[in-house]
Amino acid sequence: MLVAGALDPFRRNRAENWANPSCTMSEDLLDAWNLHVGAGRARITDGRGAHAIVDVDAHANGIADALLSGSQSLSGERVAILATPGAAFVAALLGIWKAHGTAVVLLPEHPHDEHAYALVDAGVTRMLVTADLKAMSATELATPTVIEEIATKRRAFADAAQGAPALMLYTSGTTSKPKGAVLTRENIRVQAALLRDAWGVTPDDTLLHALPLHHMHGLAIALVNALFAGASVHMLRFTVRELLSAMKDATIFMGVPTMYAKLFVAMDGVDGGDLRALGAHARGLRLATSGSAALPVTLGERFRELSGQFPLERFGMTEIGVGLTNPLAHAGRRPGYVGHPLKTVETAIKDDHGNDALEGELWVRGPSVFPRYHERAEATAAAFVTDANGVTWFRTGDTVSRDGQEGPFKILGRTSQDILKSGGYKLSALEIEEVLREHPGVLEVAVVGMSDEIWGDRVVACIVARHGHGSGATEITPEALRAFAKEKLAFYKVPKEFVLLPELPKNTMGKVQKPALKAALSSRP
Ligand code: MLC
Ligand code: AMP
Repeated sequence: MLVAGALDPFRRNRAENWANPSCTMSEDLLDAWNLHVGAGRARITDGRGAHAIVDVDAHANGIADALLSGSQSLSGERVAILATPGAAFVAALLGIWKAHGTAVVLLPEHPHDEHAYALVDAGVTRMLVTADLKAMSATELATPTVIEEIATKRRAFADAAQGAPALMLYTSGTTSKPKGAVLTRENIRVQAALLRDAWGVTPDDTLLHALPLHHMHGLAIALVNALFAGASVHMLRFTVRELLSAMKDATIFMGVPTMYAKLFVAMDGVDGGDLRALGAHARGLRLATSGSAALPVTLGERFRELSGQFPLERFGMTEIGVGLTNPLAHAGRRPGYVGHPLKTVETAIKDDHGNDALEGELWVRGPSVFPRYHERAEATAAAFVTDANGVTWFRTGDTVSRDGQEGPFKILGRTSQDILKSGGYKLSALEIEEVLREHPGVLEVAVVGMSDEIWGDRVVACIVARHGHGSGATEITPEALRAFAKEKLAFYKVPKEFVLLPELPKNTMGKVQKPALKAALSSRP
């Protein structure tokens, strides 16, 4: 029985548990947040100014209260957030978590079709929107509530079960349509504690946040990790100028390689004089990380010249959060490698037959690994494998090697040629092909990723026009195809180039030979 005064030691124990990422004692996702709200030091800075964390928390209470409307728990109900990055977004996310809901984050820049797909697939009926986005499309599918119109509250909420869902992130895979990866409260709690420890995040830090919030990197690896470590967060939309200016007051920056590449393209430009001056702010960062795609070593070295540190490269996935990381100490970071597994992440490298190998597919397991894709039993079953010892692993689909038994890991590429990475976004060539095939003028299509210094993979769509569409009045043009794709696909999935070809290279079985296609594209004059 709890007696008066017993609450304090209990709370203290939970704070101590929080210090141990692998601890499985009863802990709630929000323990770390509550701990730091009490101290009240952190600020969230956005386009509207600086917001004290206690105020954001009170707003989150009001949001949870409104969502619950008298009930005790949302029991995992999926609630969408359509918000401009900032304190209102954070309040919405925490409000959903306080009410035991599952957050489904929509990117405002997505076209209607992408929003509608996620809302229907996730079974969302309620949406929290920032006032500036109230008029946006797809609200016919879910009832919108304006976040800023919800009053703040002082009240406490009960804990939820550790295995309860907290987040659904849509990720493109080998199936043609994106899948909703379900992350539990425990997945997110453990992940934040692991990263706080590995990267030494404290309330003295300020994270410079310019990543999109509908993916693992921006949402959990960056934002939630910082908030749960009591750090302040400065949230902005990525432009090189804004980023370099805001580095002045930041201690941590987390980016994708394309952001680093764009930094130098802009600084090297004819108008880059003042940007080069702003570049001096990078010296003030105690930690700059790179992830979501391979960081070219030359790019990392360029950043070292600018800032004094080679970015800490780490490997992650929507389904697992960060799995492997280089060390925090500048001198220990190995260019071209992604480091070692985090404390609770177990890894194995397997050949095609599931035997241990020096080079092969990376398998991982541990408390930060997601349990399932939403309502996709087959895809979930295919993603996990049980080895000869009866141990279940998540198959990453990444080919890796290791520098010796104990050495750091190196990412060699994807096992599937149809998974591309553009600017840090994972794309399915099959998904893009399927959408382009809906165009009446398209007979055949093959989408490939061509290696590119800025984007990683530059998406190119090769099209064979349907008879009667290749010439004259009904001719399809790259511009028309691009306009068509833009209406249906997220901007980063829209091919950078559309190439009209008389035919596609195929094998005797009639299967398109993408390596031959890529070779033909790269040997163009
Ligand atoms: C923008 N464009 C892209 C693109 N981003 N095209 C392809 N791929 C992308 N990633 C398009 C725009 O629509 C525009 O098209 C043109 O390129 C120029 O846009 P821009 O203004 O120059 O782009 P910018 O705003 O600078 O965006 C670049 C970026 C952004 C790098 C900031 O792509 C981004 O935020 N990427 C982060 C992705 C991410 O968070 N991934 C994490 C996944 S989780 P047009 O037609 O208008 O000219 C994960 C786990 C882990 O991977 O380990 O982290
Ligand atoms: P996503 O599904 O968007 O979370 O993307 C996860 C994928 O991004 C991984 O499976 C890798 O292919 C890739 N990735 C993440 N970090 C790195 C890295 N540091 N180097 C190379 N690839 C990476």
